Amino acid sequence: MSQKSDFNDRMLSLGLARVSEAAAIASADLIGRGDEKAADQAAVNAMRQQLNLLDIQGVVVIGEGERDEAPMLYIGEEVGTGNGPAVDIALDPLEGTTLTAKDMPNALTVIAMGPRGSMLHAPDTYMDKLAIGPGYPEGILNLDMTPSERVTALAKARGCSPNDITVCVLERPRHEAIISEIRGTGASIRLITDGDVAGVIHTAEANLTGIDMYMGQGGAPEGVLAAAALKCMGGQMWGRLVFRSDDERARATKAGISDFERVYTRDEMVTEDVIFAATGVTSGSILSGIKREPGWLTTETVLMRSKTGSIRRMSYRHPTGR
Ligand code: VTB
Repeated sequence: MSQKSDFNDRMLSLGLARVSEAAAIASADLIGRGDEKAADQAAVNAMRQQLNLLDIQGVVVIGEGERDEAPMLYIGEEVGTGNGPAVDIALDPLEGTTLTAKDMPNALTVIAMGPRGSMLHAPDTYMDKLAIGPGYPEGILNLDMTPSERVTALAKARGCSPNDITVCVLERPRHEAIISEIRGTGASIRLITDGDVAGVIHTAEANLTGIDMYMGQGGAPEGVLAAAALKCMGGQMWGRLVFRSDDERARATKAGISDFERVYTRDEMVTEDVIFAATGVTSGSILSGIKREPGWLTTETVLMRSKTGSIRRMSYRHPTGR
């Protein structure tokens, strides 16, 4: 029997980077071609193929959907060779299918891996999210604060004016009220059309990205992936599931969730050390997108381990003619 201690994150991390690179490479020809489904499918196929080469007993806990909705990388699918440690996998083969189809910034391939039982089995509902980067005292914010209280508290902790704070928010009609409340404080808002895993990650490198805080409702599975990234990079995050129907509540129950009001901190979403890899598909503030030149594709991948806090940025030149 495999033990949790078998999770050799140091060795497995390089394999994980390959999985994430392969998904990006597969979607390269679909950047800017207006076909989201084809781009996603190409990334899913490649990610699954590469995952199945790893010596793990892997189970997808955050994936493409329920088994009856997603033929590949569905929740509960077993991946890997079956030899090696029992691990849980959270993935989004193409986070930002629309961004890819339209060649807009910040599309990524994303995958996280940890020992069995290390990541919240988030159902496919929304999650109300709040995230900030490292360096702030614990618990300076919480989800029960209003958007303006959050901005004020963060500005105070940073020793600056609310005018110097930039908040990242998904541009959706459901966010109109929080957007106007944040603007009322004098803070600036970076609106994104999709891709809130990247949105949250931006807070962890505020000096490079200019984003201090992320808030709003996005996909719950993406919330767990973002929590895995912040566990590696540092930073605080809170998430509460948002249910719009009985069907969504049933999905949560099936995933083992009984307290529908619970606020999860970063470390309650990701309870043990994990590894995380993301590869840029289109260029953004955290990763370069895929570069093409005759005979080669070049990708940039960020590979992180929460145990050590190490962050590698790896460039991979992939020959296309072979
Ligand atoms: C976000 C974002 C995704 O969905 O989670 C968002 O990260 C939330 O859903 O890239 P809505 O589109 O319904 O607002 C995406 O934009 C697409 O999956």
